[in-house]
Amino acid sequence: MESLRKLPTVLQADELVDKIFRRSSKIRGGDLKERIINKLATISNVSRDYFEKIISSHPNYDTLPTFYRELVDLIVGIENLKKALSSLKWANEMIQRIVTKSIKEIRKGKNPLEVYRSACGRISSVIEDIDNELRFLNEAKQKMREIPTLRDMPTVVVAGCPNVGKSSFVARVSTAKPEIADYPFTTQKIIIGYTPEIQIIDTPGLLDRPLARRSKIERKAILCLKNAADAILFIIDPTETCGYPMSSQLSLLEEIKKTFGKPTLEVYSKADLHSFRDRIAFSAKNGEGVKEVLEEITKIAKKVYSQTSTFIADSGQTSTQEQHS
Ligand SMILES: Nc1nc2c(ncn2[C@@H]2O[C@H](COP(=O)(O)OP(=O)(O)OP(=O)(O)O)[C@@H](O)[C@H]2O)c(=O)[nH]1
Ligand SMILES: [Mg+2]
Repeated sequence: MESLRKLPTVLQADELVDKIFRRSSKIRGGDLKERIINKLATISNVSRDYFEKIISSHPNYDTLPTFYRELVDLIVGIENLKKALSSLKWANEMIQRIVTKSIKEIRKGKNPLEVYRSACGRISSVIEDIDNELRFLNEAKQKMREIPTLRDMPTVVVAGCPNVGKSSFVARVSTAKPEIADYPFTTQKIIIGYTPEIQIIDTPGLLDRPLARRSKIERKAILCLKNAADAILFIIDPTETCGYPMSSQLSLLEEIKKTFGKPTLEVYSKADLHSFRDRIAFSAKNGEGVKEVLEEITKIAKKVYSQTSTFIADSGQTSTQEQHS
């Protein structure tokens, strides 16, 4: 959903007032009456163009594919977005009305300068009134830059407790270069990498707790498991150096299997540090087992994908070679 990442910058009220009056202030020539009418018409055009540009840059949030809709809702809140956009629409209408009325008054013979001064005052108050919404939309634009674009291809979501080595695996096998560090919640955003055959999603770590108590960061992982995964790669760190006991990791695993009912491959990370081999074990450090895990999860994801083919990808997406029809 590239359009969500490329929303335009939104000016704050004082900057927008400057923008709207700057162009009209350059208008010279003609008699006073015509000049003032031209200035008002310019104010009306500049503000209409601006508001329409911002409003039309946003998609219809109600009809977005679930993955994106839920992610936008989590990151910025769809109701707030809608409210902010409709106050821009309101401001635009108000400004158009003020300008139309003022031009009529001038044509009827009222003092052009007086009418103009009063119109400018009212227009800048209208814009001041939506300062919070303008600021909110600009923050939303910044925040939505983290929203990735999914491709329509077999998709694996990597999940597990924090610090177990999810990002280390994703970095080892795919194009993604997530940050890796020895503390929990290093990964706070959804990160997508590619292998020649699959799309692999690195997610924030999950704690063993009910959904209602999950943080925003954890909810991003849940959203991927629910809406994007053909298969789940669940990583368990049996050394517990991640900081979470086996009991919580296994309880989280059960919860995920039960909640999403998706094919889930359970593997051990950090194989260089232990000798448990009752599940496939891999080491992102020395490479042991990495190929085996990747092959196994690729096989599962491809099988599920060929049977279901969910439509999560952006229908308007541009050329992705992997797109399947
Ligand atoms: N010895 C060893 N350490 C590893 C291995 N894989 C990851 N680590 C270490 O484990 C720590 C966590 O690794 P990450 O890949 O950031 O773990 P994560 O699961 O993505 O963590 P969050 O993003 O915080 O949930 C880092 O210090 C890694 O260097 C491994 O195979 N062997
Ligand atoms: Mg990580």
